[in-house]
Amino acid sequence: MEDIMIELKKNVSEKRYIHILGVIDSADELAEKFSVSKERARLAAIFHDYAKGMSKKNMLEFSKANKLDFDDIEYGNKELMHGKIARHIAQNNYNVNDNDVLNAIEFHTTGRKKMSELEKLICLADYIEKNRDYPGVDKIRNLVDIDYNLALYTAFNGTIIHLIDENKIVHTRTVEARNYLLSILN
Ligand code: DGI
Ligand code: FE
Ligand code: FE
Ligand code: FE
Repeated sequence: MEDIMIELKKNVSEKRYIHILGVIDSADELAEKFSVSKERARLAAIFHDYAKGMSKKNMLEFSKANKLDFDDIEYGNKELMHGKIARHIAQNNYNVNDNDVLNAIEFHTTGRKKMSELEKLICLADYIEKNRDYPGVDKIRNLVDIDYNLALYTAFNGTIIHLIDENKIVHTRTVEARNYLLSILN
């Protein structure tokens, strides 16, 4: 585990590394609530932004060399490519073979319909870790103890509203994740 953290630190900026440490802590804290083991939660958190420091050019070259498939919305969008690249690195360079952990890494940005408890946990940890500071973050933090699905639903709504406001493309998976969470709310 120490080796992973050293390699990770070399691959991302100082700010990103601090964010990842925050996500690891949040994942650890959320594990019990989501009935997921702390080990698996922490493992997914460690790798989720591993590829975040890559340039777009490197991402495209890496994807070609490793035959990674991206849909039209993802292709060329760094934000929508870094999860799948991180999944590939975790699996191939670090022998992570837990499919749920790998899915949590791949889908941490958009979520998806019928996402697993671990997938939800990583998305939420990413939104609320202690170094995050954006309008609405405290509202999401406060909702976690009331209903973690409502907290994540609220977080996705915020992202979608933000993307629309910025005239950015909303991935279909992001919309599906939001609709799925709405469908399972009490
Ligand atoms: O990598 P992080 O900054 O920790 O967080 P993230 O991977 O959850 O999100 C990265 C960025 O991706 C964030 O600025 C929001 C953006 N994003 C999330 N969903 C979508 C999206 N961007 C587009 N264009 N479409 C989406 O559906
Ligand atoms: Fe990310
Ligand atoms: Fe996220
Ligand atoms: Fe992140």
